[in-house]
Amino acid sequence: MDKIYIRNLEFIGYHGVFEEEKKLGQKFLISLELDTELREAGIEDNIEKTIHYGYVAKTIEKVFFSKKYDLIESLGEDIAREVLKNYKYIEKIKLEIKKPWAPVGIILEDVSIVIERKWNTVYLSLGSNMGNKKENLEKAIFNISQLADTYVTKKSEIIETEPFGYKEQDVFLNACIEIKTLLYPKELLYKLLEIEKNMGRERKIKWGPRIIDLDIIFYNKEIIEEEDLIVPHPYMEYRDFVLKPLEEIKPYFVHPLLNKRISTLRKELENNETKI
Ligand code: PH2
Ligand code: MG
Ligand code: MG
Repeated sequence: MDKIYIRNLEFIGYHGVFEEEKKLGQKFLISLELDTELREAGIEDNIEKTIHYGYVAKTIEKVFFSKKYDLIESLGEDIAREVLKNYKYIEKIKLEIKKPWAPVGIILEDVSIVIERKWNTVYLSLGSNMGNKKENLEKAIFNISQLADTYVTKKSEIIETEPFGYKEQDVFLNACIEIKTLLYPKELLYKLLEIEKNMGRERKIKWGPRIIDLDIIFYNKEIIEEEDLIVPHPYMEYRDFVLKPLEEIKPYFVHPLLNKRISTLRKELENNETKI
């Protein structure tokens, strides 16, 4: 990935946990490494195809003076978010904020934080088999689109599917969507659970009837094995109700553990008699 660097933007600011820092002010130095593709802009000599670093510097200035932060961590989060949301060609930002005059009572060169933030591509499976199923799926997609720092970028058709697992229940409507988000996996998970709950989901029988079910299938190519979150979704390769809509929006995505494309996994499932 190509990079644009902005090094040691200098501001006098009033951020800090100590009263004296908020009163007297001190020097802050902000540096950025921006991941972006520069090839097309370079070939065409076209500013429209790249990031105007002057504007990025102005965005940072705006956030810097928007309030007095206690923590440079918070200032960093806000700068990273504003930059990623305002400049579509930036995929990832690495940000350093230095305080060369940090009042710790000992001479130092500087103290600093470094954070890296990026857009994440996530695939979600949606299902409903209670109430107005189509409306439930549409409402869930709308609610996801309203999440902070999250955009819905692709939607599959809604399909009707037979219940998988526990059979004594109504047919499902299922769909898959692609989102781009700044939320971390757990943060996204908790937001999805909140949407499920607000839409009236009750958890009674495992794999039983539900107003809405929102599952994280892939989070970039990450492999997550935590108590309450397993990604890629551990059963996705056995479920045509996931593979079919996913194949529609991302047929050539390669499963990071099985190392096969979605379209291949779906063909294999079709040919496999012992469907689980
Ligand atoms: N979800 C389940 C269990 N079984 N079957 C279909 N057809 N669609 C689903 O979304 C579904 C299911 C558990 O999440
Ligand atoms: Mg599920
Ligand atoms: Mg679920």
